[in-house]
Formats: sequence, structure tokens, C-alpha cells
Amino acid sequence: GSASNQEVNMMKTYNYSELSQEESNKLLKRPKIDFSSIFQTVQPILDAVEKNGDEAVRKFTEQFDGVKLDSVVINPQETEVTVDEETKEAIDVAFDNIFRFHKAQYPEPMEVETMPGVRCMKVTRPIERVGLYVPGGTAILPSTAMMLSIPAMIAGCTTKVLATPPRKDGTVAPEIIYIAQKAGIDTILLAGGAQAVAAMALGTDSVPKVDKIFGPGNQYVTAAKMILQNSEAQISIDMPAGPSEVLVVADGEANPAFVAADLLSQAEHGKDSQVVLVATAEFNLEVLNTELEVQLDALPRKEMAAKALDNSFTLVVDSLEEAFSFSNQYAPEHLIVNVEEAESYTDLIINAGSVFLGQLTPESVGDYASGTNHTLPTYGYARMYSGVNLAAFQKSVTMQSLNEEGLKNIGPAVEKLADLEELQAHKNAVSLRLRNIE
Ligand code: HSO
Ligand code: ZN
Repeated sequence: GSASNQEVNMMKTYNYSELSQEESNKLLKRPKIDFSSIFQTVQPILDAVEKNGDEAVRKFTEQFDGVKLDSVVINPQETEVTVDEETKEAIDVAFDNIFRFHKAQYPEPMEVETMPGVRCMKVTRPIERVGLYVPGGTAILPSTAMMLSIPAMIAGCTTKVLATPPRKDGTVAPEIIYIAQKAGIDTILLAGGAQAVAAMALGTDSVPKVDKIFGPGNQYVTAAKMILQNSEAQISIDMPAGPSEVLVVADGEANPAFVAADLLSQAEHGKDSQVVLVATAEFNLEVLNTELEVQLDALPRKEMAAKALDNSFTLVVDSLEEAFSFSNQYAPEHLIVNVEEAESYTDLIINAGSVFLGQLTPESVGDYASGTNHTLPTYGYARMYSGVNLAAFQKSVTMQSLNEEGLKNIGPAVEKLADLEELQAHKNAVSLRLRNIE
């Protein structure tokens, strides 16, 4: 192990060239989540919602959120809210950018004539019924409400349920209602946790059943999504979720104050957040440490952020190629590339949820308003999952259509393959038609 200066550094520091394979593998690992015990807690909640519907949701909301509700749903379109002008303007800026970027993702219908007379088409259709989970907890998250409801609206999903835990007074934050109004949502489920996920997956008297559930959440929410996706509820989910993370690549040109601010903006999400700095030897780690200390001390959520830094580390590399190689193996949810000519390295980036290029691009802009989605794969899942995007709310349907020429062209191959598989009826379906044409 080559952790050095642990006493003076805010984060453990390693030199990449001095690490053994085993040590480097250890750095790539995320903290282990033991789902088996969480599943045991969550299953009875799912069972109760399946059995007792709204009544069970009301009971759990009273038990876990301390709120007694008459109705577990509201229609935001029929709810009056006041949001101050400045907040509205900020939401509108973010809303428009997210709308633009996701709207541009709409795929063109496609058609290919694979042989003369054989036309194959691919068209896009919405997933009709979707559930959008917006966490409550230590902060309200209007940004997450936008990230989920805007692509759902663009995709044309017809049933959109937004679930979020009620505040202590039994209401939903007006900003979230304002967003729901703009995005054409007509059901807000005032519930959080596994009970909210269950109500959407299974349906209740007042909550329509959905086909796919989106959104980040705590371990109970994640566990509920995992169990229900493998159940008779027949739902799919956006992606597996773990604690939020950022990996910052910095060179000698990077301003340590900016880097510190970026690391802390991830760290303040929660004590289980992971923060990784991969820096070349030219990056000034001493100034970074001072900045981390000073900036951390001024944060309202400094206790949480400090705990997150404890699980985090700095890796000093010999080159940026080495930096991106480590980053690709780590597969971070967020990758900040704070180096000179950042855009010239994009080809080296293979595994990452969303990437922030250059000095002037903090993660915060993507978290809120640049237009990209902030619901992203964590925990190394960026190796094989994309972040939420328009396609996540859609599916494609393929179609084909043959004319006489097409059937004559393709028929013999299909007949032969059907022979090979000894599926006579398959062959007949072609042969009868060919004879009929002649
Ligand atoms: N960084 C979070 C998203 C978020 N940040 C919401 C602020 N609000 C996970 O991508
Ligand atoms: Zn964030």
C-alpha cells in the first residue's frame, strides 16, 4: 500500500504506478450493499400493498413518514400552488433545456428493403404507463421531477404517476407540483419508500398500475424495484442504483478550488457518496487540501460531506491516458474532465454515466439545467447501462411487409431453414402462398 500523507490530506492518496493489481482492484470496488436483509424488510411491505392497496399505503406513510393522509393521491392539474417568480424562472430555464435535449433524441422511423420486395420497418412507441419516483428525505428534489417527467412527456407516455413522500404537513412541495403541471402529470402519489414503488407496480384503487418504474431512491426503494421487476407485477425498471459518485480527472492547469468544489458537491449528497480524484503530478494537491478544508467547513451539510470524503481517495497518475484507463475501469456515474483541451480526450472515455468537459463545466450544471439527464448508472453499472434518456420511455416495434417479388425472393431460404428445424407448418406458410402466386 502506498497511502501517503494521510494525516495532512483530506482524502487517502495513492500513486498509481506503486499499486499492485490487487490494490488497484480494491480501489475500483464500491462499498458492499447487503441486499438480503433489505429484501427481508421490504417483502412484507410489498405483500401488504398487494393485499390491502391504498389502505396499506396510508398505514406505511403514517408509520414511516409520520403523516396521516385521507387520500394518497392528488391531481396536480387541479391543485393551486404559489411558487415565487425567481424560482419559476430557474425551473423554466432548466425545463426548457432538458426538454430541448431530450426532444432532439426522438428517433426517425426507419425502413430498409432487405431484398427486392421485402421491406422491414422500425417504429418507436411510448411505454404507455410509467411511474416516476422522486425521493424526499434530506432535501426536496424538483430537479429529479424534471429529469423523469420531461422525457416521459416527450415520449408520449399516457399514464404518468409521480410518487414522492409527503412533507410533514401532508403536502407536496409546490415546486414539484409546478413541474408536474408543466409536464402534464395527472397523478401524484403522496408516498415514498417500498410502499410507493409497490403501489405503482401493482396498482391500487387510486393509483394506476404502471409498466416501468424510474428514479433514484434509498435502499428500500431500490430493493422494491428489484423484487417487483422479477415478480408477477411485470414491470421493468430504469437501472440498478447505488450511492452517487463522481470521478474528477485533473491536470496541472486545473484550478484546485474548482476541483474541491466539485468533489464536495458530490460528497454533500450523502455519507455513502464516493468521490475520486485522479490527478497528474502537476496538479497542486496541497492547495486542493486547503480548499477542501476551507470550503467543507462552510457547508451546511459538512458532516455528511466529511463522512463521504472518508470513503474517498486521490490517485496520482503519470499520464492522462493512465487516468482515463483507471476511470474506464471504475466506470463513474459522473466524470469531470478538468484538463487543458478536455474535448480532445473524449475518444478515450468508454465507461461513464455523464461527462463534464473542461474548467467551466461543473457537475452541478448537469444535475440541474444543462439539458442532460441526471438519473445515471452508479456502482460500476456505467459499463453496461445508459443514463435515463428519451429511449428509456420508449420501445421500438418492428414491422415487415412483402409483395409477390419479395415472397419469391425470400421463400426458398425460409423453406430450407424450416426444413432444417423440422418445422413443417412454418414451411407450409410459405409454400402455400408461393403456389397460390403461380
Ligand atoms: N448528483 C445527483 C443529482 C442531483 N444533484 C440532484 C442535485 N440534485 C445524482 O446524479
Ligand atoms: Zn448532485
